[in-house]
Amino acid sequence: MSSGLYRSEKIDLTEKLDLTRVKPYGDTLNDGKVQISFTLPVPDGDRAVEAAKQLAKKMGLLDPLVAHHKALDQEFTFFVVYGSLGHSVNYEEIRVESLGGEVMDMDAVNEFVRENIGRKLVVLGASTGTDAHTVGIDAIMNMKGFAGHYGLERYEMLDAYNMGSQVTNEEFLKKAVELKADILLVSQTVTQKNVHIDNLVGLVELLEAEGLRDKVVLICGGPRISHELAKELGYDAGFGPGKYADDVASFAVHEVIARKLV
Ligand code: B12
Repeated sequence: MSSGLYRSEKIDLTEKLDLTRVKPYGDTLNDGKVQISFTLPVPDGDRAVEAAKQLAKKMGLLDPLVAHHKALDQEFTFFVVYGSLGHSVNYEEIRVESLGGEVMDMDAVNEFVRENIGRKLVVLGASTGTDAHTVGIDAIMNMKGFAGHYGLERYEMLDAYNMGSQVTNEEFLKKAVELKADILLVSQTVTQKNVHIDNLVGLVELLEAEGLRDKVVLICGGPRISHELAKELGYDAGFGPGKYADDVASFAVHEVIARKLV
């Protein structure tokens, strides 16, 4: 019998995980199955579907299937495409700059500061430049917290100030000096035309010009910020999605001690 069902039952279950050739996992090991979505600036229709399929092939998808297409208006169409990825990566060779270290909860951070520093640390945060997004910095700082993690404003041994959004680097620096801030937190959400890079680098340059860069713990965060990028731009650490106040506080208080800032 050679029905489609019979063929799919003959999947090679003896296939072993080879970390030098890692591929996405769909139904079976190494099937490479992925789902992607994108919008094309063309009207919906057969030609649009073919265009989406050809693009998927150029992205390295084998046997792409346009599972969903919908006109967004008369000129734009949204697609969901399934397919198998032909490429793999060598996981054994991958090295990343990442933050290790123990993550302490709020009480442990307070205790750590009380014992090792003996005074409250001043934390200043903002979403800087033209960026109007506040939810990220609020998630880290707000008293009520986010996703079950209390924000830094609730930490007894931290004096936390949140300036909100659209704060210029100059205003941020001025406030940092006025408050004698120990820890600076910068949020960047918009990354169009690399505005976040210019803005983040601009702050480092200002701090350096004022002779303050070495006197503070400088941290940035946002949906497209990685620790690696942050280090590259002259920050001490960077935090992206899935990171909370306790991750940031744990890093910052250890960094204050390690760099003998107090
Ligand atoms: C809500 C929202 C808005 C709201 C913001 C309201 C507010 N008060 O913040 C409004 C409607 C105002 C808005 C406006 C715009 N938005 Co908007 N917005 C969003 C949306 C839907 C959610 C963002 C959010 O709140 N996420 C939730 C938070 C909790 O997640 P987070 O920011 O990643 O934060 C976490 C981590 O990253 C980290 N973190 C974040 N900051 C920091 C800082 C530090 C120091 C640390 C340690 C950690 C940290 O911790 C957080 C918790 O884990 C996203 C799309 C999406 N679904 O993500 C688009 C999105 C971010 N917006 C986008 C855009 C383009 C805009 C506009 C430019 C649109 C326009 N053309 O006008 C304007 C911005 C104008 C401006 N001058 O900035 C784009 C950004 C694209 C890009 N990469 O550049 C997105 C991705 C939508 C999209 N797909 O196009 N937006």
